[in-house]
Amino acid sequence: MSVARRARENGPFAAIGVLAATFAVAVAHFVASLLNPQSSPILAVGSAVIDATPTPMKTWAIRQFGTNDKIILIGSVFAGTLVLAAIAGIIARRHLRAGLVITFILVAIAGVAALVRPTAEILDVIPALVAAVLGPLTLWWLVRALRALEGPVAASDAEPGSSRRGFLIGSGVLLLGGAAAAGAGQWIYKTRSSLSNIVLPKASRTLPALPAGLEAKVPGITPFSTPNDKFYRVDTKLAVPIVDHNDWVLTVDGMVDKKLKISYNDLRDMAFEESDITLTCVSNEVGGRYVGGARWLGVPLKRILDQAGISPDADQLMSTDVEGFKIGTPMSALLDGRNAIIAIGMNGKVLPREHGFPARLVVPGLYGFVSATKWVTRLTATTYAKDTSYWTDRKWATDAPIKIASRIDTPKALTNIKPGMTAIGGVAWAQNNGIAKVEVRIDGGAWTEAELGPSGGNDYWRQWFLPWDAPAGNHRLSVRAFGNDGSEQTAVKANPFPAGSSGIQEVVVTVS
Ligand SMILES: Nc1nc2c(c(=O)[nH]1)N[C@H]1C(S)=C(S)[C@@H](COP(=O)(O)O)O[C@H]1N2
Ligand SMILES: [Mo]
Repeated sequence: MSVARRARENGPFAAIGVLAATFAVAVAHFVASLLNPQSSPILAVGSAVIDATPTPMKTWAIRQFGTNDKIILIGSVFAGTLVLAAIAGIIARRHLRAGLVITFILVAIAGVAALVRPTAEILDVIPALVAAVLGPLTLWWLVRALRALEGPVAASDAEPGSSRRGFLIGSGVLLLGGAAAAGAGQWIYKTRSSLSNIVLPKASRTLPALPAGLEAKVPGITPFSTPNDKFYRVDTKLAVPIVDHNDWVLTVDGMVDKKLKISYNDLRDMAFEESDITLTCVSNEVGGRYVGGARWLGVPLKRILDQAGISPDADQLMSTDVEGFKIGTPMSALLDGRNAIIAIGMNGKVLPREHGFPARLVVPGLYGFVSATKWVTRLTATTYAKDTSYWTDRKWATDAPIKIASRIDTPKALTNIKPGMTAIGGVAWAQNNGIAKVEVRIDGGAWTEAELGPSGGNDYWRQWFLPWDAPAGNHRLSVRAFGNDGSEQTAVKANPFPAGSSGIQEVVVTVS
């Protein structure tokens, strides 16, 4: 049989395989949006893939795709599903039962993925069950309708158009129905996500407004305060968890004198403080974008820990999120007097869902993966000998202080700028200590001290700039930072794994 002929014969069956799977997944997605978005089949498979991905591959993916890694992952899972669904359709042309079984297995995998999540509830299997019934059923109907068109009956039919019309109308209905279900699912998810009816409590300790940053003066420099929707996001979730603050409880347990249960309203009744803290991800490369500064509204974590009475033998605080994801923080860092908080507000707004609503931890000076638990529901005093967490199970460091760092924002690497007066500028951070000095080097010459922007406190990053009369040619720009405690940014290169990157950024620009 010629390739063209085979394609002509198999093409429609591949298409109905895809149609059946898409329709089933779309309706399942809709059902999941009503129950638990994480149980949507594609997302459940994606999450299982994330958790099973070896660390080097994950690091590679974050480096390659940045925050887009999730979109690419979901896209790949979806594309893989479609290919298998097409194959199931082609097989169903001759072996209907085999095709149906493949479709069923495909959907069953998603069901299992939804159920093996640490906090899975029995209801989470419903979207997969819906897909498991709809997928094979839809395929069965489509295969029979299509076979009827191919067969001798249709050819000799007095009204050959009628079964064709029925098939086309049926397919159209499935296509539209699928699109409507997926759209409605997204809409419900969005609506359920809205936080517009929650009002933040007043802070008992407020901070003066941050001074105007250098961004008004130095074009291209990172703003002093990062807006919530521009704040980097790093976590393992494919769908942002929707936590109902009315049901939410923070449990404090483990090696404590007194176990605590704190509701959202209990928490809101506590005395809140504003804090300017810069958050950084361990995956940030030298010169990278996984860092941001915000004004958090929170309660000192120590106040809650003291209330529970932490055993002196506990050296780790294990925090668990709403889905069972665990982060371990050195207890010493939480009791040494630094401003570790449990935050419910970010830049004057209710903590966005992406950043951990209803509450998250923020610990100045520790990378997010060992400290900044979002959607936190449980704080357990324990020991490193007894308990391990998500990232340390993947061989990342257990204790990871943020390394002093600086970044050039402008001019941008590998761009072309005009000769004459301009500014080299960027940000630098040394959480806990604060930035004392930033130096810039041009073409390997002497290090020159840059001018610092206003201070936002020692836990906050600092902008800097150096006026530069840029001469024509190619130029190499470097930056390094010094902390108030005498620390100095090292030139020694380190990769993000396992405890954070180090080294000196070098930017090459062309002036012409
Ligand atoms: N529940 C939960 N909290 C989490 C993570 C996560 O995967 N799950 N990632 C951590 C990491 S690695 C970082 S860098 C910060 C990022 O916080 P952001 O997304 O608000 O910027 O959150 C931390 N908290
Ligand atoms: Mo991170």
